[in-house]
Amino acid sequence: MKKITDLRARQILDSRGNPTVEVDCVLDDRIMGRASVPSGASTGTHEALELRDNNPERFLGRGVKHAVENVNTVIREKLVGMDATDQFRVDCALLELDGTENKSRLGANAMLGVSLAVCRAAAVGAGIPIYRLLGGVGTRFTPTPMLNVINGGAHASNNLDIQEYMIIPSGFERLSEALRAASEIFQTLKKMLAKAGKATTVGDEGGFAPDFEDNEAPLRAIVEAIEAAGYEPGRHICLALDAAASEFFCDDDYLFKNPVERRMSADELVGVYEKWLGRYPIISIEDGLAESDWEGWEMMTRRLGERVQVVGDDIFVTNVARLGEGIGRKVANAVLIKPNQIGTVSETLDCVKLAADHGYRTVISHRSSETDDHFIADLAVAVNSGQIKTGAPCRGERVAKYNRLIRIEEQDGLPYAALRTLRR
Ligand code: 2PG
Ligand code: MG
Repeated sequence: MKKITDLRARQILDSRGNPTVEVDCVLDDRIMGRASVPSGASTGTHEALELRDNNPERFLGRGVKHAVENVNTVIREKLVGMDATDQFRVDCALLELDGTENKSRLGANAMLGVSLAVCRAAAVGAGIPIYRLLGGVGTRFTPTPMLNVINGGAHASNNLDIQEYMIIPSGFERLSEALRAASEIFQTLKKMLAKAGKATTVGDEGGFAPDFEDNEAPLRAIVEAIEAAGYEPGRHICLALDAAASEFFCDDDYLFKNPVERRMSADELVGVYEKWLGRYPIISIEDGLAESDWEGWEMMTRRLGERVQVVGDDIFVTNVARLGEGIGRKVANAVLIKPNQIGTVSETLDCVKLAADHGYRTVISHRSSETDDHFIADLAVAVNSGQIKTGAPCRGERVAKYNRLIRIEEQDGLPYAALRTLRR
């Protein structure tokens, strides 16, 4: 038993410069676990509620003072004295105290900050890393990263409708070698973009964010960079997309603005993906259609599901009820896992388990606003997800996660998941 003796929250800044919640969980032998909470830009409508103060005079309304107060008052009162090693009971206490469907009373940001901090304190108290605490002896490998090297959509101010163009260093034996290749490709891409007269400043997730001729051009640029860096597309490096299609869903149609406005049905948009699948080594497509377009998703899964990983993010929002519906309707074959979409560690683990029980793969994911907290790296290892998406190999809050994985590989000698979990 490791008793919680104190909880202290504060407002810190995230990678977009907005406030977010940080929580310290103190145990009776002066052990402490600290955690902070990320935040999305292309958020799903059905995510648990992120409590913002909406006071225009402070942080332009984005303050999280109320969420912080909730931790320092009601949550603290309820949790002090509880056993930090009993994550499930702690999370149940949070859920009971909140009592709402979408965590709107306490705020999912307050709840997740506490849930993560308690978990980290329990690990520190036990003298083991978080991935061992959560994964025990079942931990098998380090995950394959999906690195977002070109940013568009809500994560950049360029003209790309597609939000994320990612590389997957799949053909390697070790995670550190996979990250070396990713870094070399990223730096090569930078030189090539600069040579083509394009800006090499980066977007919210650390990928380059210049304008492109159309939404397909980044795929060509990435393949060229892979080859120029000395790797073989499709063998060493595969590609992935997150279209974040809810963001360009408009009156039951999908609206591309680049290069010219083009309205498409779900059928036509999936046709565009099929065309790209024929031309590039894409093995994963996330949020290819909008969160509300369930019929479209059924059709897309039928058409693409045998060829690629079809990942649901906004449509499932790490929520077992929504994932359950998706499983029943044969929608997608993988789920993106973001702890802050649901608000507690236990519910996150429940969603991973439901996915695994039904043969759906999982991708553990960051948010577009992050902190240097690297909890998700441990989570990906703990649950044997085999995949993690946490931005480009660039910007401190992104590399914090990759560097954590490098240390885990070194400490534990875990093998690299590579394509074991990816190829169908
Ligand atoms: C996504 C995420 C992370 P955001 O859509 O998958 O890449 O973006 O955090 O803005 O929702
Ligand atoms: Mg997404």
